[in-house]
Amino acid sequence: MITALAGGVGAARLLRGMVEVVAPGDITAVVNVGDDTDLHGLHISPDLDTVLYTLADAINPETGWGLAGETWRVMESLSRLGGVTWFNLGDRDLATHLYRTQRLAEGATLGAVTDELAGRFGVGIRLLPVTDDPLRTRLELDDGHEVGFQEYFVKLRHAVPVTTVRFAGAEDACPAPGVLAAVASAETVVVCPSNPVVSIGPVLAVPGVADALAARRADTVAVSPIVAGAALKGPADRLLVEMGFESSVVGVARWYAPWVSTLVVDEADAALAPAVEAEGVRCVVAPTIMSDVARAAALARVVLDARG
Ligand code: FO1
Repeated sequence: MITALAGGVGAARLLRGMVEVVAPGDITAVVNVGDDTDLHGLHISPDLDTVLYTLADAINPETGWGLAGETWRVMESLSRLGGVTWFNLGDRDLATHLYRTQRLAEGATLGAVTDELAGRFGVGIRLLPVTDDPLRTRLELDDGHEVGFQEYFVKLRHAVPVTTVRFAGAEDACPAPGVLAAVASAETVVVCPSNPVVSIGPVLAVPGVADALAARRADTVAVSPIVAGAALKGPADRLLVEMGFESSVVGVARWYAPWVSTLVVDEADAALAPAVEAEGVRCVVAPTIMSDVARAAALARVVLDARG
């Protein structure tokens, strides 16, 4: 059994590779919900949907989110009405949000709805939200006002300095059913190449999860989302620096050291392997750029062989 902590695009790609190497039924993904947002009266769970769509081979390959072959008639009509259109919701993607919102209104938990959606999309791995409770990543900008994750990431294009990140609701949140058991019983725990601050951070912030991970440190392997000092996509590099860590595989090792015993870094960072190991984290060097499923599968093999 493999348990993977997952955020959005990078995690989805690694998981898509992993199902080529491990039976999907042997994989549990514990997915970040701090990116979730309420818009147009809909509950939208971007990281859950990105993992779901990617594993269903239905992801929009250009953007890494939303559905392939999407149409945008609703957004075009909404724009003519002067509605909120900075967060692009395709016509088919909207069905997912309508379904999820309706089921939540009927009293289903986020985990139950995720299970139903995974079944409908034919996704064989077990997808778990880290919590069924409200959890929202909030970022305080250096002009003093605080925004939600999607406002930061999409509306502001994350082109603004951040002073603090907090996970609203974390202190009252409980791990979703199955999460702690999945961490405790896994042969290997994988921290996917997601943003350490705003994708893996919220997962660790749910009470009980960080301790459960620390107890499995010897069997936990992370893949660095930073390659040659930069994030492949998104603001992971800047956020690490803004949180006082260096934007490098050494900064990632330092961030993850309490929970992770092995860090897989790209060949571009081979020279930094000794500095990673100086953080008390074993370093494995391998190609980590997942430009297609075959490369993602190769990386998944490295991760699963990397356990100390
Ligand atoms: N990311 C964008 O940069 N622009 C968008 O308009 C956008 C819409 C969107 C709709 C549904 C969804 O599931 C994800 C969406 N994303 C969009 C990605 C989203 O911001 C994710 O949170 C990021 O990929 C980070 O995980």
